[in-house]
Amino acid sequence: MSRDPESRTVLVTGATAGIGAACADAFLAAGARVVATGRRADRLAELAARHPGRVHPLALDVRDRAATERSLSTLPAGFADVDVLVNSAGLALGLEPAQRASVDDWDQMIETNCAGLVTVTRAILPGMIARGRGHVVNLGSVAAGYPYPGGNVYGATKAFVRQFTLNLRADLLGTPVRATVIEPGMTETEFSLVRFGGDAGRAGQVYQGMQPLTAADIAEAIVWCTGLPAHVNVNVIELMPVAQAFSPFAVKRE
Ligand code: NDP
Ligand code: 8X3
Repeated sequence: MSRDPESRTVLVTGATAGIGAACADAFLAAGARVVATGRRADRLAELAARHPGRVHPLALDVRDRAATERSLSTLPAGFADVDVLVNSAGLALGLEPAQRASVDDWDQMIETNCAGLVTVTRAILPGMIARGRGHVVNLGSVAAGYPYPGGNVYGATKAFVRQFTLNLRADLLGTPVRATVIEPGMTETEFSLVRFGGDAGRAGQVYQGMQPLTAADIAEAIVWCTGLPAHVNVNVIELMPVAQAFSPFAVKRE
């Protein structure tokens, strides 16, 4: 059965910025305890200082499988029984066409968005099943289903996240553990700053003259779907700002 929000333990990857940070804030506001992870330990420490006793800061790089598994298998009492896992750690790097894109960037996206996400999920799932409760929420993207120029490997990693989440549902049938993929469109976070290698001007242009989603909008949807009655599984949530929609097919004419 669904637990009261105030008695839940929530593990958030990518809690140092953007959607993950907003999820940590939203679950803390609802009274939950939070295991907050990310590479930037200073930001995790600041979050923990703002919520004494209710945040376990855990600096980790999800690409380091051995260290991640070790950290997640030694969570302290009060934080070890994870009820909700939010896999938000992820990134896009570059917007070059496939024939010019950096293979190192591709590797980093695959290692973070795909391999890191499955490492964390695999580490947390057995405990959820043993305790008879749990919800895995994965951050996909509209890029999973709608191709765009330069989206190449980023979009492919998000298609992986979508299919992995749906396949989790297949494996989890017969258990009370739930799985949801959240697929946002344009959301103003550090995402574009990271994508463009720290170029704030270029990142700012992405959201110029339109109202993007906020990280808090996404966190609200995540808190909502994890708070539904225990027999309800939201499979997929796709969200876009009203100011974003679809293009027609591109046609190259002679
Ligand atoms: P941000 O850049 O604001 O946050 C990304 C988070 O991921 C940071 O906390 C970062 O922490 C963490 N992270 C990145 N690499 C690693 C790593 N190797 N190990 C651990 N943590 C890592 O971006 P968003 O909040 O926007 O993105 C969150 C998720 O949402 C991503 O999966 C993204 O693909 C997805 N998404 C974002 C959209 C958007 O428009 N913003 C739209 C659709 C989906 P640190 O650097 O401290 O490690
Ligand atoms: C992030 C949204 O459209 O930049 O996943 O790919 S988009």
